[in-house]
Amino acid sequence: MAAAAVLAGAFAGRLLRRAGGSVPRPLTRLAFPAGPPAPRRRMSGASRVLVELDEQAGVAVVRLQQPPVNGLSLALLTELCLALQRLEDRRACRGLVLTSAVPGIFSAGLDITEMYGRSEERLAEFWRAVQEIWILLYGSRLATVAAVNGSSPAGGCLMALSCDYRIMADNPKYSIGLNETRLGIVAPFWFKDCLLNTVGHRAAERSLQLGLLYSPQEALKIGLVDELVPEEKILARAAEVLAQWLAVPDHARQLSKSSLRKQAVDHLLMHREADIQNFVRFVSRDAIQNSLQKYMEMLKQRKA
Ligand code: CO8
Repeated sequence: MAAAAVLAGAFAGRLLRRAGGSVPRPLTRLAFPAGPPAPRRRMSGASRVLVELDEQAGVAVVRLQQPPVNGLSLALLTELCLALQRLEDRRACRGLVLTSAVPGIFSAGLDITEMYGRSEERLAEFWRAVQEIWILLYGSRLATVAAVNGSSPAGGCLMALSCDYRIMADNPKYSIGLNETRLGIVAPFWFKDCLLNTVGHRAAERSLQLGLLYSPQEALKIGLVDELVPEEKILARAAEVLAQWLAVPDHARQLSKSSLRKQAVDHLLMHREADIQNFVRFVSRDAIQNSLQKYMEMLKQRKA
């Protein structure tokens, strides 16, 4: 127990050093106080990731904006990494809401075109960026809420799972889940760990093997999301939820988070290079290239 506490402390310490400071003092007031709206500063006007920081509340809203479906391309991942790292390093920021600026889509997951017809070097660079996003989000010192305002398959679901809390728009047209097996590919161990830590072993078994995509109601039932709200209320609700999380002293919340998540993050950190090699080897196989190409064709034909 003591060793675990030391480890958890070291992990949080690493996060905090990365954030460039010591343990932040707990705030005694809630974020999102009543009264006139706090000044908001647009930190990044980059085309793919919009970041708006409310310095008074200590909360940032990060919006993905890569139409048509927020496919996680290397370019989007790189911008998102930069944005998350900046927020992590910014002492005034204590929490974030991750959401989408593309109507009806949270994120379609990894941009499949990044996975076929690419050189091994490019595949490796892409996968390292996917790992980096997960390490940053899952291990973040910030309180994080995913406002899932649209469909969220595969890598999109992973991003939501990496947050501390998930609110989904209650629209039966939307779906969420790790559907990798449907594409003939396999969710890596850290996707699996992240799902397992959220929904438990039995639900993860069915979910991963069958590549299930859940409606919002089904996702709520298995604990894949924490609550459903009407779509137009999702950001307001995310703000309320963050205020609850930020009412807890930061250092205590962060140490508790790291004690629960450190093992999974360390697991990837320890096997990071092997995981990249596995991905490159697996995805480069002819059979997998064919599956991905067929899947893309199927997506395009659905429209016709
Ligand atoms: N990557 C690239 N392009 C995509 C993707 C994607 N993930 N998803 C959709 N698109 C394209 C479509 O082909 C279409 O292109 P075009 O306009 O040229 O025909 C365009 O985006 C719009 O798509 P839709 O018409 O399908 O848009 P809808 O609003 O009707 O539906 C959905 C949106 C629900 C997101 C739907 O597009 C969909 O289901 N997409 C596929 C999602 C998916 O299966 N993603 C899995 C990606 S793999 C992943 O994230 C984890 C991989 C782990 C790797 C492990 C290896 C070892």
